[in-house]
Amino acid sequence: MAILNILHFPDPRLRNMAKPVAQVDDEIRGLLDDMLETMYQAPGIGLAATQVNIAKRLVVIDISEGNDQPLFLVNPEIVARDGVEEMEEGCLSVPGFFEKVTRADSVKVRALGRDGQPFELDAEGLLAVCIQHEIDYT
Ligand code: K1U
Repeated sequence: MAILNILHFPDPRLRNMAKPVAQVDDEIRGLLDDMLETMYQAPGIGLAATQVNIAKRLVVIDISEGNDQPLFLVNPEIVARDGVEEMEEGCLSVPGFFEKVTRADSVKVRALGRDGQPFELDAEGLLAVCIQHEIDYT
């Protein structure tokens, strides 16, 4: 695995359009693993591929205290949302900056997993906020 370089604002590459992943193969799994390691080292609770200059629709998230519940989202789409929540958000691409952001309190996300299989996940609270934050980069 490798630690990737996280882009910082105002790097224009953060605005690159991420492309959908056609197939979850070993190369994509390797990228996901590198992103997870990079996120844990930062440290952070989420990371999108765009933030490490990979223009693919890939997201990793782990909101657990033990860094032992990784979530891999390939081509994630929010298919339902409910409620309103205001939460202070950080961003690894804007170190040291936190801002209150209003988002949906709960979401249903549809994605492919690290194994390439489609799944849906219902999330609320911090996980829902983090999913929405990362999908903004995809
Ligand atoms: O840049 C990113 O996408 C990561 C970002 C994700 C996020 C945080 C808070 C709300 C929404 C999305 C971060 O991880 S910032 C760092 C952070 O929140 C954190 C770091 C260490 C421990 C716990 C939290």
